[in-house]
Amino acid sequence: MKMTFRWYGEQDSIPLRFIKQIPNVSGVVTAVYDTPVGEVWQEEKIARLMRLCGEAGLEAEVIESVPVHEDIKLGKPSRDRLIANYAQTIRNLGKFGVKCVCYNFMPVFDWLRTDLKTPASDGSTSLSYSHEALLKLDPKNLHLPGWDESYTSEELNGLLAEYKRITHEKLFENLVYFLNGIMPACDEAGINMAIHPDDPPWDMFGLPRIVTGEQSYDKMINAVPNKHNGFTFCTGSLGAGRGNDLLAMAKKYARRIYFAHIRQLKYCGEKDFIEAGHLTDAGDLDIYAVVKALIEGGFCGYVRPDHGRNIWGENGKAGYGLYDRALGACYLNGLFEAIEKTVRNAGVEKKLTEKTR
Ligand code: DNO
Repeated sequence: MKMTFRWYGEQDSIPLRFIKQIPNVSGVVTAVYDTPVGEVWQEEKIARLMRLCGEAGLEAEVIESVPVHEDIKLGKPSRDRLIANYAQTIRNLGKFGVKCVCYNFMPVFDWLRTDLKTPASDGSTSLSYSHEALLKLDPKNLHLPGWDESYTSEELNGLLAEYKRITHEKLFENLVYFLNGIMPACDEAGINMAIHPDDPPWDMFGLPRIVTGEQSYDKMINAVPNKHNGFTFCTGSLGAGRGNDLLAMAKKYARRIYFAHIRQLKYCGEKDFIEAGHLTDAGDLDIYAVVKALIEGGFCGYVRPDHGRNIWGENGKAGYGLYDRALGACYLNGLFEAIEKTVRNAGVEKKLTEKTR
């Protein structure tokens, strides 16, 4: 695995040299943030990003995200032009050594939380989700600092109305159409697409969500078997769905998981949760067992610690402060090292026993 850390480009308050100081972090996960969704990422912009990372001694092999234009999700006639643009962005990224592109197919909204500063008894704060609070929210008045994009209220109204005719099946067809359109560019550029699960993994404001669990993974692979069609395995997003068996998914799809977002959460209701520190003991997901399942399944992709709490007085970008994510990286480094060595030694021992028989 390669340990990475998300960096929000030059406007991120965390300098690359701080990221470089986190043990074992070989690269950042970043993006070109000032190109409107749907337009081609120009080579000069990618080159600048790569130069900044390179100068800091960090790789930039993973992009999170190249956002997908809503017209593609809606299957509008303009989608062919937009898909061609997306494919060109992939080719351009390939020229600069990018190996993996994370994206999502959530209509209109990206990840959703209802509180960004839920206090814990130790004085830290974290993100949380309450379904009851969500139901009271007006989708036309939502802003989350972590989102890659936001809309004007007229655009939002228009989009919400257009999605009324989009069923889950139609949205899935549009995803397959999109993937088939970009796979040739991925083959050419050697780039793996890694879809991020819907967060949380259920419909929002009457909008369909289709990347919610194992069945979605099965459907996607059956529809587009190309090796470049794969997953971002986000433990927090998938784990919010109580019915998801993370260990089974990790094991089954380990070789198709090109990128893993690993974080912890604590359930506080059927659909409600609070994000927690990364340790297994800090929440309800067995992070140790997830890492073990990934390794045993043959995972060799990129990893990043996911949302952190605000600790030590930091007032970081929601979920993306420095300190707790750095602690998360260190914890995950320890898990990976220990489990990889155990699995490797077990393999060697097995071979030796076979030989001496
Ligand atoms: C939230 C992130 C998501 C993710 C996108 C990928 O913290 O995991 O915003 O970057 O959904 O496209």
